[in-house]
Amino acid sequence: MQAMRQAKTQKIQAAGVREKPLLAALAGEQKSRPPLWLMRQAGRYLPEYRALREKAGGFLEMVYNPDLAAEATMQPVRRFGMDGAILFSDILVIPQALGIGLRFAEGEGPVLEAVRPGDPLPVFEKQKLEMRLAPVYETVRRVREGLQAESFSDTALIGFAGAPWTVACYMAEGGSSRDFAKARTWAREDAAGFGRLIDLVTEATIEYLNGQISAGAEAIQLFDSWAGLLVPGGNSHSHSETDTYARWVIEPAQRIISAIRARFPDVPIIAFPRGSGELYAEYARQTGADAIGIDQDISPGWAAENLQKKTAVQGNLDPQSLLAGGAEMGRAARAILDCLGGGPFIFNLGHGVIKETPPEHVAQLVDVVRSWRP
Ligand code: 1CP
Repeated sequence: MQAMRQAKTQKIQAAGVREKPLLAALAGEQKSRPPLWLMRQAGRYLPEYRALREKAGGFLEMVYNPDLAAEATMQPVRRFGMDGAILFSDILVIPQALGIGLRFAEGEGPVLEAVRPGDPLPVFEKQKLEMRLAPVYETVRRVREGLQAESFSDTALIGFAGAPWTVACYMAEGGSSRDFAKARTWAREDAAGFGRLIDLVTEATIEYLNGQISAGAEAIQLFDSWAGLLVPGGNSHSHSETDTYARWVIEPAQRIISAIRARFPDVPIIAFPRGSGELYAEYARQTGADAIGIDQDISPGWAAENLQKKTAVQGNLDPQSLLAGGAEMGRAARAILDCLGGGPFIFNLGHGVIKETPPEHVAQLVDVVRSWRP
């Protein structure tokens, strides 16, 4: 508790010299306009990304090539002047660094060697992990240099990892799924065994984030894309269901956040437990993340009332609205800004950019956010 308070104080002191709008918002200060970046701002909706990926041959070839990965990170920054540059990598490099086979099949997403209940888990070997992730750290260094060299001195470099629950979902399933039934069944029927998988991923994730920060990441985002699968439906929450969310979503995030804070008290952490509904408030309270990323199902008014008084908020335009563009998108973006723009607030989507989105719509959105005034 004391360490946490001390960390907050240091952050506030450091905030006075924070020039980058994204870092200022994360420290609880709001400049005249909210900073902006978009989840999946690098990717297939950009023609320059498609060209780069063709050159690389495959997605993972790009991730492990620091020149190409740094280039992909810079593309949306150059085109739109984003306030955040998100490292070009993937949440699934962690299972791969632990020795689990991974490939991206054209048109069907990730394919992993599935881990089943009772299987021996990979052993955590720090040196092996560091060796396998070294190219990603090199990308971080190059992006920091690139931002400086190309005079994007206001843009902050965001590192990231998947949260253990979401990464374990892919590991148990062996790929993507609509409902990740295998992970949910495993967690329910063998909580001790599933807990060992979560612990392993948690430990590797802490190493990975420490490595990114040491290489120059200025903020971190933790993606728990499938947190919503553990949110009890309806209004008859049994105790055990609420406990499941606490155990697999909140606790690993607490451990990661406190480990990062202990080593890097000035590096802010954005947590995105997508689909958490009203449990967002509990998540924010218990993890103490510097900012909470909200998905499009959360009303900005609810977030202003229940989250923003204690923490910065990031979100939450519907990616479908960005896909559609036009006057309706402008209205939707301004409605979010009117509610949350007083700060501390970071404009973003409620989830990633959809690959059919015309880049012109992103340019339009950037104009809407930049020209908004409280
Ligand atoms: O070019 C291609 O074919 C690859 C498409 C792609 C891209 C551009 C994948 C495959 N990953 C990425 C990059 C990526 N992934 C970034 C950095 C770029 C940026 O944000 O601008 C980040 C932060 C991620 C994170 C990620 N990967 C998440 C969490 C965020 C989210 O979208 O919920 C998840 C779940 C993944 C897994 C993943 N990576 C790629 C695919 C197709 C998937 C599966 C998604 C699914 O299950 O629906």
